[in-house]
Amino acid sequence: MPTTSRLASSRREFLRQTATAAVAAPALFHAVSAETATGILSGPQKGPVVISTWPFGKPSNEQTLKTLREGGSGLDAVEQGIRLTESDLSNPSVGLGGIPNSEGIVQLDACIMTGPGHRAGSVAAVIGYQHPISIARKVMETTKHVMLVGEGAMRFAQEHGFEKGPEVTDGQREAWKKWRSEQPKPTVGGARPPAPNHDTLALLLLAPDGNLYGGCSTSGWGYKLPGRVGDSPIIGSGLYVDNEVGAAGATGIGENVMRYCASFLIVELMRQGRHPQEACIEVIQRIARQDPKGFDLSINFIAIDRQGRYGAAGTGTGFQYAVAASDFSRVEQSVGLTSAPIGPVGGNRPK
Ligand code: SD4
Repeated sequence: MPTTSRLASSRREFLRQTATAAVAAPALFHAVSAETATGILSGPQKGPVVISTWPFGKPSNEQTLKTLREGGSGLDAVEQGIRLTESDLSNPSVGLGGIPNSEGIVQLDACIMTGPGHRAGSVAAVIGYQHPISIARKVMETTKHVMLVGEGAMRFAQEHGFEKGPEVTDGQREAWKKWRSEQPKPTVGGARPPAPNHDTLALLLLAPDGNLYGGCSTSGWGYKLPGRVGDSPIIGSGLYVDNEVGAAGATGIGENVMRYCASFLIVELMRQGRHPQEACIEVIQRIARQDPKGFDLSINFIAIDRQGRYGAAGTGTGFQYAVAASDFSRVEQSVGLTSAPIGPVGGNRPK
């Protein structure tokens, strides 16, 4: 089937499913109506195109493009873009400025993936290192493994001389002390009710040569249990890149993403002909259909395909993402599948 008619037929199918979902779930926000969904589908763009989660992704996107302009590879560009946000200690959800775990220590998760060669590297529960994205890249490039966690990841980072930093910033330590003083006594295993906001930088790049790259970095769920790992460093959950098709990334409550291998699923739907935005919407609908929590999941996705078409969707309103190409750099508002507000600065509220 020619590409255009395949697209038209996949769109018809998407609209049919959307209409069915709207009948079955009248609470669905208008943003998934056929009219709105088709009205905002992006067209093809020549690379480079970079898309990332949240408004704080915008400077990272710009750094990614700058790195390319200066002759860096696609992988360098993704790494440098993400390092910029990791370096910002005022960011409470990426890098060492992040909200700590329930014991007051920041534990970082990150991964990186290349379309060419289908390679990936990942680290989780890393304490005291400024750039988990670079450690993840090193795992990919110098070991036979994909993922290192905790003690082993930190030993690896030390051996390779990665930059160290504080276990928690002064500001986050004070906020944690206050949070802890308000919590009931910990139960066995130190469990306390997890608290506030958390967001992640997932960044996807279609390079000028047509190859795809992606990375993801986060301090994870604020006041999480020590050792908790979210979706972000898990290949196929918080990030997936397939050079034949496209790439996808996630932000939100990782527990609601990793049980569904959501980024992998988005890429597979794009493989079947969905526009990236249709794929993001359809995956959220599918998860909500199966999940006991329905749409009450606080999950958001971004995606890009090989043609440079991109899109995003979230369970609630207010998810913003950043997009940049050679002639623009902006923040866009994603489709929200319910009218539930997501809060300022992303602000997912763990339940
Ligand atoms: C996690 N998905 O650790 C990450 C955090 C996040 O918006 O993205 N929050 O679950």
